[in-house]
Amino acid sequence: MRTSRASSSVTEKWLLFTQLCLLKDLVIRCVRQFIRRAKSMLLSQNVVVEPTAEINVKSSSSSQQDLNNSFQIAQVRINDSVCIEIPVPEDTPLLRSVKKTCSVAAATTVEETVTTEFVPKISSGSYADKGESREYMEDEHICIDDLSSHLGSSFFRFPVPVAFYGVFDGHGGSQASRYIKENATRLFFEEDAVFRESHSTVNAFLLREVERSHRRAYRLADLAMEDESVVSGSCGTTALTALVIGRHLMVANAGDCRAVLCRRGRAVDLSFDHKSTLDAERRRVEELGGYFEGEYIYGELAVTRALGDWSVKRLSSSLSPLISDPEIKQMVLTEEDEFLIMGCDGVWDVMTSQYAVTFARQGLRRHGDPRRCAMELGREAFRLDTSDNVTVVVICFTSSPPASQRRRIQFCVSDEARAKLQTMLQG
Ligand SMILES: *[C@@H]1O[C@H](CO)[C@@H](O)[C@H](O)[C@H]1NC(C)=O
Ligand SMILES: *[C@@H]1O[C@H](CO)[C@@H](O)[C@H](O)[C@H]1NC(C)=O
Ligand SMILES: CC(=O)N[C@H]1CO[C@H](CO)[C@@H](O)[C@@H]1O
Repeated sequence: MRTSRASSSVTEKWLLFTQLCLLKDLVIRCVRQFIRRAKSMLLSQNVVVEPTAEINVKSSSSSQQDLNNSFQIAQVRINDSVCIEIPVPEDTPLLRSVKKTCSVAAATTVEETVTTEFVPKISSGSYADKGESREYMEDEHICIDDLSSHLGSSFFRFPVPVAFYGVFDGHGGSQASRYIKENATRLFFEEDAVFRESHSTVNAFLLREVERSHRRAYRLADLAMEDESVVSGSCGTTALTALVIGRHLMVANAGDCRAVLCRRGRAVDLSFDHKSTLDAERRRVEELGGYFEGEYIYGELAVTRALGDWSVKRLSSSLSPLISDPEIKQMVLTEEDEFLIMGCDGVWDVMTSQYAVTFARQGLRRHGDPRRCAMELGREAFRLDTSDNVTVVVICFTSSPPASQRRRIQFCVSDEARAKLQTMLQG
């Protein structure tokens, strides 16, 4: 008797419990659906600029000049068919006669991006670990927060602060990655006239020259490695570099390291992994007569761009499909751009760009220390069981920790949207 009553009360409790669980699920689902609907409604009230949108700033055309001498036109291109033109005051620095490309965050007003006077305050940290099971470290990296004091201000005379970072993931030994790390300042800065001359402003011409000089540095490093006495033919390295000139960021990449920008919490890839899985690279290789065995070019290498690896480059009698030319991306940093993560493939094998950005942002909000942040990211990669060596560089562009993300949505609500929301809540 007692037992049966006890068991029936247990059954009742169990039933009640499951009902409560179902109810909870239902409530959660309703709330989620509401949030989704509210979000899509709010977004439809605003111009949403795709992450790939470009801002082109052109000098005033003649008809505009007639209208008003002191205006030029900024053009926001979303894609071929959608294009908005807005006048920008002429005294906006850096925009004159420059064609600049930068990404715009979703739901950002255009003015905010165009007229900003943001100058980043740079700090950085790095972490490198070969992992437990591996014997040698083949990655190398370089972090120079202030190039002028590093190279000597009498030599290096840029009108704005310049910082330089690199991640070099070696394979077939560490000779190639060591070569480029040890010789980086010579290759990238000391030998090219553009960095020795004094400049009064950072303009489009100078930025183009810097880009040219970077391409040259990649080529020179690659050619130097052709000499077997410097770097063995079976050895090579990928190279990812980032140069911050005032508020200009230039990322160059050859290989499968990756640079990811955190824009108010959103991950923006600034480089592409040059591997067989990247359609454009696969096509490029095959057009030059190269082939893949599985994921490996000529069955030898997992990357389609690298410095060194001359034993592979010599396999083709004409132009080698394995190249050292970097892909280069230039942009203007704004207040929205919080930090940059540069990592070797050991990181990206086990986490997505967005995962890394969200993870790093949480850490930076807690302690604001890029060194600690890089270490935490590296350890997270090992926790997620990466089987490769891990190198992470974190570069912060502001001295204050990232702000809360919630503000974004509130920021976007137009009066109309608010009214709609209210009706929806009441009805
Ligand atoms: C460009 O974007 C608009 C709005 O997002 C879209 O309606 C249009 O189809 C797009 N056009 C192309 C060519 O992608
Ligand atoms: C740096 O470059 C010089 C000249 O090419 C070379 O002799 C030297 O070995 C390089 N350093 C390293 C660490 O490879
Ligand atoms: C010690 C170590 O982990 N070395 C590895 C680093 O990564 C390269 C490229 O994947 C491997 O070949 C090394 O064995």
